[in-house]
Amino acid sequence: RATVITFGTFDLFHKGHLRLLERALDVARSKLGPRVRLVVGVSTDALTYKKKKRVPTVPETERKEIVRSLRCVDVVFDEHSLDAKREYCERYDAQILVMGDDHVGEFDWCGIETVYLPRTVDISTTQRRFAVIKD
Ligand code: C2G
Repeated sequence: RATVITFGTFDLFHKGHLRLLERALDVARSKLGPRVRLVVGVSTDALTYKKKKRVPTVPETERKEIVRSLRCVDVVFDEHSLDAKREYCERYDAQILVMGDDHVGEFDWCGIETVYLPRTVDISTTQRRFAVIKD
C-alpha cells in the first residue's frame, strides 16, 4: 500500500485534528490511488515541551491511543525529534507528507512530496484550554 505520513501533538483532540487526518487520506487517495495507509507521528511529551515550552494537557500514551483508534489512521508512532522527519518518512516508506498550513514551507526538506492543507478555522487546543479555564 502507498503511504501518507503526518505529524502532530493532537493535544485535547478536536475536529480540526480529525479533519486534517481525514483530508490527508483524501489527498493521498487522489494522488496515489485507493489503496493508501495513513501513518501518524504523535509528538512525545518531551518533544512537545521542547517545541511549545509547555507540557501537553493529555499525556502521550492517551494522545496516541486516541489517534490510533480513528478509522482513518493505520499506524501511530512516537515522534521524538522534529529533525528526524526524513528518517521517519523512509522508515514507513511514505510517498506524501501532509501538514496543516500553519507549517507552510517548514517540511519541504524531507525528500518527498509535501502538501500543506488549510487549517480548520475557529478551533484550536489553546482556545479549548482557555474555555476550560474560564469558569
Ligand atoms: N490543525 C488543523 N486545524 C486546526 C488545528 C490543527 O488543520 N484548527 C492541524 C495542524 O495544522 C497540524 C495537525 O492538525 O497539521 C496537528 O496539530 P498540532 O497538534 O497543533 O500539532 P503541531 O504542534 O503543529 O505538530 O513535527 C511537526 C509537529 O509535530 C507539528
